[in-house]
Amino acid sequence: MTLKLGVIGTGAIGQEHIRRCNNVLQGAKVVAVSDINVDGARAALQRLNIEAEVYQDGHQVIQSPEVDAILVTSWDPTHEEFTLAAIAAGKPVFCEKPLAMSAEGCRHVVEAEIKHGKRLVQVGFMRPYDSGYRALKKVITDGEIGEPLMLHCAHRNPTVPENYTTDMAITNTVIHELDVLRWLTNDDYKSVQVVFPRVTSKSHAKLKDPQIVLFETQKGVRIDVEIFVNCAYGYDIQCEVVGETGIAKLPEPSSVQLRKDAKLSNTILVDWKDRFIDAYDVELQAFINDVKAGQLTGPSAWDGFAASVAADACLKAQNSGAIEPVEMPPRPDFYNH
Ligand code: NAI
Ligand code: ISE
Repeated sequence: MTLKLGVIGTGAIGQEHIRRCNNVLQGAKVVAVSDINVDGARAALQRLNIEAEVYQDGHQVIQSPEVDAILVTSWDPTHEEFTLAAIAAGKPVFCEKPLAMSAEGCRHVVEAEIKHGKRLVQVGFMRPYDSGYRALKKVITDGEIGEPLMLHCAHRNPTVPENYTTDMAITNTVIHELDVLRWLTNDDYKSVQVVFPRVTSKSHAKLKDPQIVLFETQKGVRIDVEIFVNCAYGYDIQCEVVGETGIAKLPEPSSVQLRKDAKLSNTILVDWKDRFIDAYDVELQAFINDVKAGQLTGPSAWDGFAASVAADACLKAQNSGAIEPVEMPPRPDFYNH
């Protein structure tokens, strides 16, 4: 049986996911899409050479009897509404990060899912599907560097649009680290502080860039994450784990080493689409397979909630300048299976 997908939001990642579902992955097909820019949605389908119904409103996609499962790839503030509507319709939903704009919003999704009685939500945290992060986690769990003591991380984008503001460094960008570092270290955050270095001249009035986010975890691990979204030189994700007996570093994406013009060089990618292309394929194939098998196993609404609890504390820390606690309630039994 081919799983019939409806996609809400046909922008950058929406188009990428439509392309991969129809042309790369097995067992699913996009049959319906919507975007507030309906002409843009039609043009995207034409460019991709894909035929699908185009709706004015995301709720029509969710309600369509032709659609078995939903992908939410619209702007961040719309995720909660569409995910709740998919749960109400009893349809599995893959929601891009963040699950909602606050822990409170994520809690609504968690409560609706628990009330439904079965997992329906996978959050688009793709880094746990990345082969580099998986290899890094194996080194840690195999005990090769002893217990982790410190992590040094960076999330750098070459540039961001004008509407990207200081808070989005947390809700849109570091949210990836908030998820993947919990998974990597099997730990939870205890407190956070945000410090602001000198602002780059490439930023604008509403964006303090770069930022450094400093965490202490429940086990006492110290983590620093540099967020630098106008770094100019490339899209660069770094993660170094300092353990008791050694240091493990996230592998660089493979690239040919060049000796040319008296220089030794490797290309640095500039686009998140290319950096995590394989991870996106694996996460969405897992979603398709799990929906067909009747049991979701990927990043859950609870993981979305946990990341947003920490994100809320980061936002508070951005404004207070103080060390803010991260208060995470116990995981409901529903998410232990
Ligand atoms: P984008 O701006 O290129 O596309 C978003 C699209 O959603 C636009 O076409 C917009 O018109 C549409 N839209 C907005 N409100 C809508 C609504 N109510 N109903 C239907 N369509 C609506 O943005 P991009 O980069 O594609 O990001 C989309 C989402 O995916 C964001 O939430 C972002 O955080 C997430 N994302 C995740 C990535 C990952 O690595 N997992 C990478 C890039 C984006
Ligand atoms: C984008 O929204 C993403 O989610 C990418 O994965 C991320 O690395 C990038 O910084 C965001 O703008």
